[in-house]
Amino acid sequence: MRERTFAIIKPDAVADRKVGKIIDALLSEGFDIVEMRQVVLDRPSAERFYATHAGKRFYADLVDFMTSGPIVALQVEGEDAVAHLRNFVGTTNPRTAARGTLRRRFGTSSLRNAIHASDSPGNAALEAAQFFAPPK
Ligand code: FUP
Repeated sequence: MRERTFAIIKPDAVADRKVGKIIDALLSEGFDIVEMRQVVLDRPSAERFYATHAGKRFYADLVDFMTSGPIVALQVEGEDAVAHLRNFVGTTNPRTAARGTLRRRFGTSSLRNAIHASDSPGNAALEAAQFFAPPK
């Protein structure tokens, strides 16, 4: 089933000038980029985006990191795009992520792991609404 998901290229990868390589990897994997926007998150936006993690030990570092520089928000489409992109992104810790995954290739720690991908179609729609107008 063709579906849409949402991703963020995080500040580490943008600062390391990896945006082009990550976009190329997504396109080579068969995903279509349907919207893309580079922004700097303010603290309230980052806190809202990761509200489910409020109170966790890494939350303050996560908000600091996500507001530390530009990010690139992406709307991505493809066959089973939510699950496919989660698999292609890899597990949270890049060091133990499977070979070939984006986090293994471009991430450096569980915090600085290069890319976010939504974990369900519902969350994809909610997260995308923070950055993009709703689909017509
Ligand atoms: P993921 O679904 O892999 O993006 O991971 P989570 O939703 O569990 O975590 C979201 C973000 O919180 C991670 F991408 C980075 C940060 N985090 C940490 O910094 N340390 C951890 O141990 C877990 C998550």
